Amino acid sequence: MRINNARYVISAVKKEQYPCHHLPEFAMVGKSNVGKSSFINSVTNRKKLAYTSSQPGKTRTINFYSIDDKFYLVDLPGYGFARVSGREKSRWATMVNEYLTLRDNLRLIIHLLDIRHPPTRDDLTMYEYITYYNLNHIIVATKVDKISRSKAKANLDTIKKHRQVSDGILIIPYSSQNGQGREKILEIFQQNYNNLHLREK
Ligand SMILES: Nc1nc2c(ncn2[C@@H]2O[C@H](COP(=O)(O)OP(=O)(O)O)[C@@H](O)[C@H]2O)c(=O)[nH]1
Ligand SMILES: [Mg+2]
Repeated sequence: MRINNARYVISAVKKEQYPCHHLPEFAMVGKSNVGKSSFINSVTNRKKLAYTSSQPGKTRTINFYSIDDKFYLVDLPGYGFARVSGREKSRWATMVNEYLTLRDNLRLIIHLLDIRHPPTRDDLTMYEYITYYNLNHIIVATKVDKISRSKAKANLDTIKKHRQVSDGILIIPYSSQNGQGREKILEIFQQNYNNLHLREK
């Protein structure tokens, strides 16, 4: 798959604000600062499509991006930002839960984990949620350019163990900095796009 034209469509905090269309959506989840916005910029080859920041916890909306009018990438607000109130946390949970459980267009969840660290408690909670609702997902291990190859391999093994990824769930090491993993991601987008068409027939 090639991406020629990516555009920001809308930001939503509740389902009434989601865009109305019949295209598949691939949604990103992960902790604040894991690299969700950078991932969107890098796969679409656009430097500033999604807002990226070194200040975590800034994205508090669900952001929809249309890709070649074929599918949508959806940037969900990040979790695990320590300095937010209980109220803010429950607002986050309501928003993300509503999208993940009610959005019919959702075809694939891309769960981003920082390859440099073992999964956090919040990462594991999100994983349990994804498997509980039996949602189609892959894992993207971000910032692979920041560690050595041997450390990356060891940390991927740790992720596999934590997540009991014996059931063929894909884990893709990724770098928004140098594009490692990008081709694989585009392949997966293509597959999920094709699957949808098969289902419709
Ligand atoms: N070296 C490197 N830095 C990254 C990568 N992905 C994200 N970052 C940096 O990590 C910080 C947070 O990224 P961002 O995309 O805003 O995270 P988000 O909160 O999950 O949307 C920014 O300073 C990015 O430049 C990556 O693959 N490699
Ligand atoms: Mg972001």
